Amino acid sequence: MLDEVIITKAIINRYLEKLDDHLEIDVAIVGGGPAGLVAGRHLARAGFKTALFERKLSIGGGMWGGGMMMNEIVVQEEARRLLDEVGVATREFQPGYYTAGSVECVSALTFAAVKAGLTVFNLISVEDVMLRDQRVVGLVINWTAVEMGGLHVDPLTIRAKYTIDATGHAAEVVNVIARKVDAELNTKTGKFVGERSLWAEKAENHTLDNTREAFPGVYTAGMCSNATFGSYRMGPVFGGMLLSGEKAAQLVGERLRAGD
Ligand code: 48F
Repeated sequence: MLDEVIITKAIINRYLEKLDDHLEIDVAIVGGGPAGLVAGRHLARAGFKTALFERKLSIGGGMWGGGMMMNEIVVQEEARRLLDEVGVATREFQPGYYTAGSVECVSALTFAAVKAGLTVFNLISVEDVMLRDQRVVGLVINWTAVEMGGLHVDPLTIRAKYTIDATGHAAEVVNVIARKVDAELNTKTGKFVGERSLWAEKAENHTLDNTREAFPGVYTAGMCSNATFGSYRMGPVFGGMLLSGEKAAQLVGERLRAGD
């Protein structure tokens, strides 16, 4: 016989247990698009306590929609291994251009990340950062429903040794720092530079170069990197996003291992 109140208690208890267990973590990833998912998988697999916060109900960001709602994506040779590793089938279209189903990609990247130990909190938005001596040491979070409803409800906080801003074009964490912190970003202007129009090849290469520390304690990954440091957008070619997630995880992993 099923007791509805036990079902309710099970959900409340398990969720609060999970949240409570992630109030102090090694890495907080903001945004569950392809870059955030790859970063999360790699960090969790390396043994770091990592949580990913995603504003929306679904994880996957801009990957679901492929290009103009056609649910296929393109990846280059260099990044194919990151799809292979999670069991996604890719098909050669022309030499150097591979396609994959975007639904398969998002599902596989998510499943692999969670199985590696990543904890995902969806429906939570990061609205601010927590600072100590001009270094980001945590995040200010609230239910997305509060944000959407424009409700006057104070947020809560989590402490993280490092944050990865994987919020895509909006670069939300970096932007909040640019707006509210009285210190420069590690960009050429010291400010948020902003993305440029579309140039796939340059954008893809720059995404990797721009995957770095934008502010003490905060690394960028994915499209956020080009938006922050000022480079092109790339459209529905996803190799750079996957490789950038991997690079962000490597860089943050090195800092954590060094005890920084
Ligand atoms: O946009 P998104 O997929 O970022 P990405 O991993 O990949 C970019 C590509 O999808 C595409 C592209 C390359 O071809 O240009 O756009 O860099 O995923 C970003 C995720 O972050 C969430 C947002 O809902 C999305 O799922 N997000 C954004 N701001 C916040 C957030 C926030 N403040 N708090 C929580 N989640």
